Amino acid sequence: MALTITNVKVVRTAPQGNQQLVVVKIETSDPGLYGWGCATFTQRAATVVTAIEEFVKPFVIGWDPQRIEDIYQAALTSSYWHSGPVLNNALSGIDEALWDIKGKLANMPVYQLFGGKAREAVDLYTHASGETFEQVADNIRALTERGFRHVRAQVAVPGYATYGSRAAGNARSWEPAPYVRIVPKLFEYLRTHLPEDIELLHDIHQRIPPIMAIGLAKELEKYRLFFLEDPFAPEDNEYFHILRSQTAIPIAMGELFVNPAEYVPLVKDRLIDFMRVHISDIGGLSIARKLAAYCEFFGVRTAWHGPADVSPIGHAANLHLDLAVHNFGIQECTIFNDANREVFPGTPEIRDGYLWANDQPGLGIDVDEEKAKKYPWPDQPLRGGWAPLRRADGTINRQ
Ligand code: GCO
Ligand code: MG
Repeated sequence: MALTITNVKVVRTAPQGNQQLVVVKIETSDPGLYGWGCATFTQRAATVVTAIEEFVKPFVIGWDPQRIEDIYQAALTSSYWHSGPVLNNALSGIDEALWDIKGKLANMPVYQLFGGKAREAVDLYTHASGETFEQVADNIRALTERGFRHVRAQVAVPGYATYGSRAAGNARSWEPAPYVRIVPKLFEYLRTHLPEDIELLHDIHQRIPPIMAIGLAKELEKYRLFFLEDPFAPEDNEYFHILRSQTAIPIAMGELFVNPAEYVPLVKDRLIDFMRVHISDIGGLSIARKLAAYCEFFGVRTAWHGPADVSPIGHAANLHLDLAVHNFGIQECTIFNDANREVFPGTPEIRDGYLWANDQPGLGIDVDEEKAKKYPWPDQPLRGGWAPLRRADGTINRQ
């Protein structure tokens, strides 16, 4: 009998506390055969659930789950207007679940389907922050003692709400100038006080005027960062030409991208060094695999987005691609808590600063649906959306 998709189930859970995870299960006409995919977009989580339940689910039921590319293209083009983080996450839930199923059918881990291991494990970076330079340095030392070789460093800006490190007092106001003044001092301190072989990273988080980001990038060049992340918002992509002509600091960009029109030109023109899209936000593993291959021809390495608002299934998807592509660069990691591991058996393991895959077929990760219910989404007034961030004069700022 032909194999078909019989059901699509959406699981909402929040084992990490405030992160509203959305994961998708595809069930098939073979009773034991199912797959899981990540569809997590925390600030609009319930909207993704609607997109899946109302549109994607009725669309894919009855299809042959083996036809991953065909289903992807058909579901993508089933709305004349497509792309965007909501629809892409809905597609990703399906696409990653189909790769999981494909692996189970082949009795192989997904990295085998992608060509097999190109490395044994995946080198990670994690985050250190603090209210003072000393605190940041201490936190970096503690992480290196746990085996991490790459650490992203962010420091609080006194009196302001700074991404990555909140100052005491819970400020909600943000000004770019004090941030841009403090960051080079942080790296001067870190390079003076830490061993030189620690790889340091920093995330601007697209919150400052483009010309200030260029100035900051130039100032930071001498501190030998592994990369500087998101200097601009995607809308300001053209500024990369100006940045690139002025500094050789390695640039990572991409967690906000949702459409090939945003990332294809940056690679072709060799304007970035690390492609760090959020895989579920561009549509899942199928498109990410193509993107990785395209980047390889231009000397651009991968650095997929890996924060806590990617589910453990999304982290497993990152890992399988990381293991198989030649141009792997680095992987951002989340140190998952016990509740996450309880809900998601098979969550990839971190050892010695590397992420390790198990050798189970598919993505090697499952969901305990009963345990998932123990961690419902929190009751938040903005349902995961962010409250406004304002400049001192009241102007809204990106965050
Ligand atoms: C990172 C990111 C995240 C984002 C978050 C938004 O580099 O890991 O910038 O921390 O801020 O994913 O929801
Ligand atoms: Mg970032």
